[in-house]
Amino acid sequence: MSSSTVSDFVIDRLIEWDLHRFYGFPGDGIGGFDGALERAESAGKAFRYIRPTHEEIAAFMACAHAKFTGEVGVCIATSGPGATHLLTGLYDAKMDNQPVVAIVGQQGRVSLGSDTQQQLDLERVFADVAGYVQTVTTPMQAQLVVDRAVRIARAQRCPTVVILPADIQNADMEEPTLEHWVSRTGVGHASTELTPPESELRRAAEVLNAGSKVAMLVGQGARGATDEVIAVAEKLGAGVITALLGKDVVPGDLPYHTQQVGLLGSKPSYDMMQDCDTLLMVGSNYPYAEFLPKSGQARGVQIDLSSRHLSLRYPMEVNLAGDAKATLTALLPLLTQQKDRSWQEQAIEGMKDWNEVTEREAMTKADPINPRYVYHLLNERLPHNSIVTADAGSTADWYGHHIKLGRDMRGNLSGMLASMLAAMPYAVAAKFAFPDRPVVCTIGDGAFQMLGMNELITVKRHWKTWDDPRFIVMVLHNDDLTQVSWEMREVGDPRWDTSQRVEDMDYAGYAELLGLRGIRVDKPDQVADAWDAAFSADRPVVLDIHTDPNVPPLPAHISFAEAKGFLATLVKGDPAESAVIRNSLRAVGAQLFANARNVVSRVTPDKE
Ligand SMILES: Cc1ncc(C[n+]2csc(CCOP(=O)(O)OP(=O)(O)O)c2C)c(N)n1
Ligand SMILES: [Mg+2]
Repeated sequence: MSSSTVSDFVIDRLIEWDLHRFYGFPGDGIGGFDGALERAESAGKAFRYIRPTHEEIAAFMACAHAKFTGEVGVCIATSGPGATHLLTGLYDAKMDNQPVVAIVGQQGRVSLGSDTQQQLDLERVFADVAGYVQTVTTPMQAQLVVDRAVRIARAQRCPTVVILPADIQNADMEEPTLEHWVSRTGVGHASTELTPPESELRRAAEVLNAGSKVAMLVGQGARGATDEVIAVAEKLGAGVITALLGKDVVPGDLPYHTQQVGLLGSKPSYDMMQDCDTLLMVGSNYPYAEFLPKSGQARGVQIDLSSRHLSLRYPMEVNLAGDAKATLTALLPLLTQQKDRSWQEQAIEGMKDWNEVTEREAMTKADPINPRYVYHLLNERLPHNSIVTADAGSTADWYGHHIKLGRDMRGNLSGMLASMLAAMPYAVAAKFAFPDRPVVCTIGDGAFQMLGMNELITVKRHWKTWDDPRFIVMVLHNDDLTQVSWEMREVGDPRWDTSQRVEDMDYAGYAELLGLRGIRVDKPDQVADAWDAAFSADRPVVLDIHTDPNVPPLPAHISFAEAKGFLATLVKGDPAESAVIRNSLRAVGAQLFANARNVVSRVTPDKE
């Protein structure tokens, strides 16, 4: 491929790396590169450029593209403010180990270090977030920088940044020569299907075979290894817990898949972690100590492609650095068949109870609508190949508690960064990646007001190009930053209306304004029909569902005493004059005690 300018070359090289989806936003600092993109698009080159409404969205979309497709995500921004807007999305990629390449403009080379307009020290700006960041200072260097950025992003599963000064963007491309210091680089990823040595696998098998209560904790690192995870669980008689990002790695209908653990997890997962004698962690970096076994309680084996994650959250006896699928495949013949199924049976029985509890919780009355009910009905209706996203607020709790993803479904959210707003760019990027699949974005009203609403404008622009027009945004309309309101109460502070209130607005009306469908739902008996209408609509739909902010996202294992103390704090903390609390206290109390009764009956059935 002969390229005339450095920008032409960079585009051709990205395509040569098999990268065909670019999320970007223009500006004169990246103007030369944008000019080359225009030429490339006119020439019919194999890529699609999508311009969302904000660079932060572009970076989130690149991260989501990587998550949903397994490819390297690409985002593009101008110098200065465009570059800094990318940061949150790039941190999302860093924290969730996703390969993303950012192409960022810079002022001309002569300006570097001058603090001229929109000139930032971008190498310093991106130094923490990026696994590799480099300014292209001569045309001949472009090949090396692009190749390293793509290779490192994929090999080390991190964001990398290519900085293109404005004058370099339009400079004539120069092929690397055979001169001193010149590197000539090539395209192509190495396989990461690494297997640990036999001796390590044998040590791991010894530990696992000796266990009679094996808990598996499976994360997104096990993607692609679903069959192997199940085969190992069958051999060991294990129960399987998934981390939130690994929710769709193990089918929701596997009876001993107890879903998540922790604040948004299930009681059977909690019990499994409390009682297990062996912990097998696969591709997970689950961070919360209090939900993992006590030190010394369980013998640990961990499998992770990245050695830096090994023995990070729990002191493991055997650490296996390797690909989940390859390692589990090599481990399987070394495992002995566990005949006693009682441990696994316990998880199965626990899930039967838990399913009843979550259903009961979903059916509890609230004012006007219980958010759990919304998710319960969604779960019953999810089409077989759908993709679901959730956000950092209470939607993550309800997604964890009420959604079970079938084998051909996908689900995701901003995991380790837990950033608000990500649900929307994730959903839109999922739709661009799979235009033939129904996508459901579940997002809080606070997050939707952040930049989510703006992204609906991108949906307006593009939805007619999607094979399946079904794109549903379910806005959990509670006029509150609920998740944080509850966090305030949990530490004994009153809910602070000044910071917590989300200004009411007509989200359904806004959707209609954009030529999409908007459905307002403010009575429980409208929820089922609204989901059905959205899943059979001929265009994207916003479901504006008015839900109760005072349904508490209580953890599954909370005791009766804790629930009572919690309510006492709530009464003491929130000023009596607070209309929100006064009006909802009864409902909250009922909810808390209904919840607590369930918990007590689950923990100590003989005391009921
Ligand atoms: C970018 C960002 N800012 C702030 C937070 C802290 N935070 C976590 S959840 C939340 C409230 C979310 O409110 P909303 O989107 O309305 O969802 P709800 O909890 O009400 O369902 C806040 C402020 C965050 N996680 N990310
Ligand atoms: Mg809210």
